[in-house]
Amino acid sequence: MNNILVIGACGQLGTELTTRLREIYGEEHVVAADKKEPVSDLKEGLFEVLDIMDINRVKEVLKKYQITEVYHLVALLSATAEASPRFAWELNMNSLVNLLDLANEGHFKRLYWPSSIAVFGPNTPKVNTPQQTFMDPSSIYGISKLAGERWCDYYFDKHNMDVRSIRYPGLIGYKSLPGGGTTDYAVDIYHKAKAGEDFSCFLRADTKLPMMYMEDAVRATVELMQAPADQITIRSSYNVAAMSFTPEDVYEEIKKHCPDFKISYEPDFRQEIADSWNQSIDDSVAQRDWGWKPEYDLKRMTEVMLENL
Ligand code: AKB
Repeated sequence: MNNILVIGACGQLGTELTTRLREIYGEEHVVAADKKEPVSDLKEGLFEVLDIMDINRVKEVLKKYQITEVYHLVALLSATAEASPRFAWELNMNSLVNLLDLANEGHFKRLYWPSSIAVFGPNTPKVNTPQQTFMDPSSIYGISKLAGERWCDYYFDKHNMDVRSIRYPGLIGYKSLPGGGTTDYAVDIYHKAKAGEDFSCFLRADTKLPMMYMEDAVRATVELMQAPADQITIRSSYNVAAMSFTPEDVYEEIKKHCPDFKISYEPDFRQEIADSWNQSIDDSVAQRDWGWKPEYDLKRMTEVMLENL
């Protein structure tokens, strides 16, 4: 039986992914870890306060629970990383390389690490971006994710390490809040609509970006990790797609449920980050290798978000 450690378990993806992994593998096989004690239900199961940069403590936790599989979800996201590029680089890179080394030394067997559409840059094809393409990320977050992808591929190549990864689009869910991303507006907008408040958007009305409902993102992660190793042909990170929309598209969809809802646009520094990213994704390699298929589009996601918030 696998024993799983989720580091960064209290974050937007971690909260929902940990819950799902506990449902699948059992509470006693999934340890949640984060820098602070959780405020959510996560503390009902195994939990460790853990600073990912404290490598001795990471080793201690790996040993204590005989961990075989690690989900490393810690990162400074695109907007926050721009405020402290040096710190973002150190956190995002060193934490990954430390874990790759620990796996290589035999402390655990398999690593999941998330990448992002932020690996794409101004000269990447914007529409139906292929799996293999030109990548010139211009945000420090994107630079760290692209470098991370190369490290993952390198460890697979040189050490046959079982490392798996997905390039997530913007993630949207009602159970947990994002923090510090450029796509965060697409979560905030639902909170404001539900609270009956107006929404001020930090991106232009026509900024089209790839997005995904959280349940699809969690399922994609689990399906990739459960796929037989010989079916995994990409060890850098997989493109996965679900939907693409602009702030105006999501506003119009919400208005069908909340006719009085109002939006205004005040683009800030995040506009430049968003403009450097792609608009839609070709995920045919993920479809072929491990059967990826999204279940939520904008309409269905909007219904679920507004019903549950
Ligand atoms: C961000 O906006 O920084 C993230 C991402 C696309 O990786 N949500």
